[in-house]
Amino acid sequence: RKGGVKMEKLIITAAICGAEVTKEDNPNLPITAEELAEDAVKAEKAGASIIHLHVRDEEGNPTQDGEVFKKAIDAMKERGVSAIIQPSTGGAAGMSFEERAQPIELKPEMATLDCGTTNFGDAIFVNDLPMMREFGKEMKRLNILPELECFEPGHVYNALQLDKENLLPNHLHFDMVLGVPGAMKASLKNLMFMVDLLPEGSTWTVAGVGRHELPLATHAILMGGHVRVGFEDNIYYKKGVLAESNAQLVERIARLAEELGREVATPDEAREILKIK
Ligand code: KMH
Ligand code: ZN
Repeated sequence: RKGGVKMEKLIITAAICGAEVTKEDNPNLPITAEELAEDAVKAEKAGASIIHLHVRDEEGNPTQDGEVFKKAIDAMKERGVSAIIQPSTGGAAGMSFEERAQPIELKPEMATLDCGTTNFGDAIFVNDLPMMREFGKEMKRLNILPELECFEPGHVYNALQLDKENLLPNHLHFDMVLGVPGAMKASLKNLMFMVDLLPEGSTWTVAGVGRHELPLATHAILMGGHVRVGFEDNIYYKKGVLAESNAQLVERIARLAEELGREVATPDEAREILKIK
């Protein structure tokens, strides 16, 4: 319970692939359309109601090619995935707006909208306000719910600026991505600080990077937030032990939620919470 109000069910997002992780890092990383679809099926079965999706080309490099996204999404649908499929419009650092915007044209129910420029390891991930406005406009036109990706507190203010300009839908859903090298550190204090900036009625999830994934997810379950796990953010099950699958990481969150008295949302319940029509 939060402030005496029953907490809504927990939305678990599986970020199954990402743009930066390689099979050398974890051989269980899904890359091809078939692998991505199989992982999505298993992650949904384990409790995921959103699949955050990046895709790769034949060499395994990140791509934002609409056709490659379509192939992966079709493969997921063919296998009966009913989770919300949320393509990335962030892609990889260094990609242009045009490159990154391609999956929007597939009219997914959701897509990410990155809310500010940030250091991203040794690279710079560029998201200036004009670019954010373009993403916001396009997503609004196509009735796509943006997940507002915030890597530091200034990004929340950028999202609120877009909202002020009427470029976002009525429901605001944020993802606090904490622990990216060069951006906001992953800590409970930082998460609470960022969540405190959110307007009444918005929903949020947390993606803690690396070893911070599990503790921040646990805090989010207790705080009434939602949780993102998966190979994009973390390849380990525990210190020194690689995760066997994305589903294994999702399964642990579902188990924890159960123990902590928070029910896990089905895909349709997630749609309801996020006001996806
Ligand atoms: N790969 C990162 C540079 C998103 O999906 O929108 C950006 C990213 C965010 O992963
Ligand atoms: Zn991503």
